[in-house]
Amino acid sequence: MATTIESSAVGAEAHDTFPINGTDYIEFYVGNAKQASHYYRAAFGFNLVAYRGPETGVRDRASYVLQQDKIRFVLTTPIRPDASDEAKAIADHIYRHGDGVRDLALWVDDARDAFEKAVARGAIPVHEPRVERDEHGEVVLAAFRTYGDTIHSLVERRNYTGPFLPGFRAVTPAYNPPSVGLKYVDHCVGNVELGKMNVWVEFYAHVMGFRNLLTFDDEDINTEYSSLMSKVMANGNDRIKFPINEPAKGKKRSQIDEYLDFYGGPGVQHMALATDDIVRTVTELKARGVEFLSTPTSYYEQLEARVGKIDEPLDVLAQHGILVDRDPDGYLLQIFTKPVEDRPTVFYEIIQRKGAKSFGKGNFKALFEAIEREQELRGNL
Ligand code: TYF
Ligand code: FE
Repeated sequence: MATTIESSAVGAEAHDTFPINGTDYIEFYVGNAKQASHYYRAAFGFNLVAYRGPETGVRDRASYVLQQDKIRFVLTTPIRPDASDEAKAIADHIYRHGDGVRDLALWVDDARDAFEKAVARGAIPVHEPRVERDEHGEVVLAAFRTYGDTIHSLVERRNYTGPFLPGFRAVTPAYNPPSVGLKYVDHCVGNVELGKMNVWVEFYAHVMGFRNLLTFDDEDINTEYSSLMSKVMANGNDRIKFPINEPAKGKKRSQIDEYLDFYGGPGVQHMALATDDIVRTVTELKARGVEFLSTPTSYYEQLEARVGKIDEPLDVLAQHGILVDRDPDGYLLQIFTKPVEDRPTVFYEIIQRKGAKSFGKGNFKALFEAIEREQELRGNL
């Protein structure tokens, strides 16, 4: 068995349980949101646009909202973990997982309807739909659980014109470096335990009505040492793409096992952020100190034979270590950062799609060998 491309949903559901317009925001729980917000501005080119904390009447935590084109990150930290159950839960999340993704929030038309349908199909509620309003209008928010301690908030933005959500105050700091050209969230990948990939594939198929876009088994993804399996689940308009990975047996320890050990269970492994000029974006990110996995020069000797003619000069791609893959719809360029924290957990992919709808299967060997070189340096292979 190798890659399979599925055209229909798993099981009977062939369309979305509820419409989703895109990723609304990604919320991280972090140990120090003030410093993390500086990192995402300085290194990744986000702007700080909104804030909620003691100065706005929330006593126990602080949240910074960062934006770059359509991408919105929220960084939340507890400032008095004993002051409330919410703050304590955030502190516990950080204790268990380190800095990590808590919420992959989905922008929906009708949060009540979406929540009701998801829960009727087996989603576990985090909180019931609630209306929140301020002088900028109103929103409806609800949330249910996904893998590990990760949740999906449902965000219905009726007529809302504020900088983020009710309760957040617009901020215009003096320090807001220029964008690096990141445009939107292309996909968000979850790592789950051995034997659990299909459980979460079924969850997205049955609860959300997603379809299985692609499947990679352990023969597609098997370097000398580690192995994994992956299935990509997507909603009807393809704005939401959630690959789910599980470890597979290899000669040594899978990169997915390393993640699960250091994250303390399942969670978000990488987020792919799209650009329409990957050379410019990667040049900027590197100049600002973002570290990427390296690609051996031999990769570029075989590149043209594998993918044919492309617009970008190969020597420039080689200089940056940018990977290329082709599928029936076109080609894509991608590159992966090293983990962005001390734990070998969360990292980013920078991706530019030139027609291609796939995920870079032709790069798996080079990519996973690069990941394993890092795993080896950490003593975790
Ligand atoms: O999202 C993807 O499928 C690609 C490839 O641990 C990938 O970015 C798959 C698994 C993984 C790292 C990257
Ligand atoms: Fe990816």
